[in-house]
Amino acid sequence: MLGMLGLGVAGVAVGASLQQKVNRALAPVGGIQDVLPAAGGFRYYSVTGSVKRHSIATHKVTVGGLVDKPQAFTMADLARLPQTMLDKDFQCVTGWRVPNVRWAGVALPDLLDVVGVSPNAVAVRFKSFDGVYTESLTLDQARRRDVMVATQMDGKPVTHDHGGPTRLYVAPMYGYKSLKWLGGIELTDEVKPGYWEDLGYDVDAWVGRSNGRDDAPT
Ligand SMILES: Nc1nc2c(c(=O)[nH]1)N[C@H]1C(S)=C(S)[C@@H](COP(=O)(O)O)O[C@H]1N2
Ligand SMILES: [Mo]
Repeated sequence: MLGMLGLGVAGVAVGASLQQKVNRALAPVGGIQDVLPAAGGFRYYSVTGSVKRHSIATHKVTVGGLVDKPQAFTMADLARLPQTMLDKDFQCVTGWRVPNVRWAGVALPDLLDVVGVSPNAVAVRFKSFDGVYTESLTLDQARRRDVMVATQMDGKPVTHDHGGPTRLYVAPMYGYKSLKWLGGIELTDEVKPGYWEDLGYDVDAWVGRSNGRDDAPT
């Protein structure tokens, strides 16, 4: 697996056509479903088969663990919190990038303020309602204003294929941190590597300075 990941890194440097082969080569390894690029350049990824749809009317994001007031947030609850908008790129570690996506929702620090983080919490764990995918951030990373529970992309509700009703968007990191079908957030006392990180990707997934990348600062 690590050999395959090495090939993936080389593929980014070499170019798009090799990258396509690399994507195909990687696919069976992680069981990822790489559907053809949609308009706008996104590829729809899911490590599971079909994911059950959550309706906006009944969907909830639970926030618990090391917090003062655990709470299950409906979409209406989230809409009542301060809203954050970010115009930023989406960059997958395999090389594709969608420039200038408009993300809207609740900045994670604002959500954490509502539940009150316990002094002994050091990390935040995210669970997808696909039943398989997980992610983690350190508490410091989770308190960045460019990390959000996204409810909208480009002015519309996040579609099911993009992980709606709620997905995580971690602007400064590669796409695998941006967990789709967000159903649960847990404050914990340690960082637990997420789905792809168990398969070799870096837990600290900074764009340009992780996973073997060393981009010049921009
Ligand atoms: N639940 C879940 N979240 C996920 C993934 C996934 O397979 N399942 N793939 C990740 C990866 S590797 C990327 S690049 C993005 C892709 O987002 P998109 O499907 O909206 O294009 O979602 C991330 N979040
Ligand atoms: Mo990705």
